[in-house]
Amino acid sequence: MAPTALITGITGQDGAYLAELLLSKGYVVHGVKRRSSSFNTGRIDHLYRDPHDGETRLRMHFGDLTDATNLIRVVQETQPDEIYNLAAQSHVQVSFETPEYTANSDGLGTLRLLEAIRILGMTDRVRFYQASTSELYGKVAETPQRETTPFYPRSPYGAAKLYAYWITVNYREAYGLHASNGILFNHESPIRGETFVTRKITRAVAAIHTGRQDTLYLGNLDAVRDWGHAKDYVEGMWRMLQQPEPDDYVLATGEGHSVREFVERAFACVGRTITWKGTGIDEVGIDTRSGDAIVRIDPRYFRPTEVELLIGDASKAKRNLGWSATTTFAALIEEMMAADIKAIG
Ligand code: NDP
Ligand code: GDR
Repeated sequence: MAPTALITGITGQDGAYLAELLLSKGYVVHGVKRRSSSFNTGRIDHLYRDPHDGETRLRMHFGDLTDATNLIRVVQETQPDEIYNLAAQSHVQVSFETPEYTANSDGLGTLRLLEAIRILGMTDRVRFYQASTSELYGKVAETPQRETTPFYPRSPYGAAKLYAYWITVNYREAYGLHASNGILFNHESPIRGETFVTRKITRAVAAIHTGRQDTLYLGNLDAVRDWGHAKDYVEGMWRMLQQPEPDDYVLATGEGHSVREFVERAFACVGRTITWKGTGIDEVGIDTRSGDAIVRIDPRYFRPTEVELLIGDASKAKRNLGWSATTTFAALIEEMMAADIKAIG
């Protein structure tokens, strides 16, 4: 019998890559999607086949992490061997504006799914993956951050994910559930959400390069992140659930780069060199060829509390899962730039 997986957040970046990976491994994949007033399945449409046209291994169910009865029904109907809880209000800045909703979907939503497993008496047969995050480290106690580094979240998102992390650990310890946290550092791709900084930059650079936009407005250029490729990271999620014992793992590249550096490299992909002038909110990025200020600071993008530096140590994942990131920073930006230039036509 083909193994069965249930993915919440299947319409997001990671959900799409994970669905593709699991289908390629012969899984039957069930995905939870939210009802929306316009189509929200663009990232997985290429994987989907209308059931009227024959047997399909990808099946979709309406649902929401804020709706416990719905989650119980979906878990009962799909009888999954593996559940990947990727659904979340995943934008850190947005979480400052919607803290209660973020806590509800990201924190309590995880509890609801775990409770669904318990209520249905499935703790012995289901394996559970929780999408935990490097945002848990927040104001970092050490660099690089590893599984033993203390947490100090700096946003409503981080705080909600902290609850989700610990409730996952608790269900593992209390009920023997095979439940693992992947503490994933930033991972990107050509299908990254358009308002995360990497994709915002690559789309804007493509638009500026083709004369459709004049200026890219950003917030904190000095923030350092450990950026990998989402395709690598979903492989790591799957490997966690194939282990005999559940555990918590950092997935990261081990390399840190600033937002400023990301901007420079993205422009370099289209043959432009940026020099920086001014300081603070008056800093501008000048295109050396034209002399135009094509990058400016908009303080609206500053966060009430910022996470300045995240760099991960994935040596435990390497040791136990045989996992390591395969895409370099340069290759990631080139791939994203190529896709956004192609998309703009
Ligand atoms: P996305 O924002 O691209 O996708 C989030 C998914 O969750 C979407 O499918 C979204 O649906 C769905 N969703 C949001 N709220 C709800 C809800 N209340 N009920 C059901 N579904 C909901 O995130 P990513 O794919 O980038 O990330 C996947 C997970 O991993 C998230 O939990 C994120 O917090 C976490 N994470 C991500 C990292 C990254 O760098 N990408 C790093 C570490 C952790 P819709 O399409 O309708 O909006
Ligand atoms: P992050 O990703 O907060 O790390 O969360 P994001 O790309 O939003 O920000 C990264 C850094 O860039 C700075 N920044 C800007 N960010 C955005 N979005 N827009 C801007 O204009 C801008 N200018 C500067 C930010 O201040 C920040 O320091 C992502 C999400 O995927 C989470 O769900 C996940 O848990 C973490 O990564 C790991």
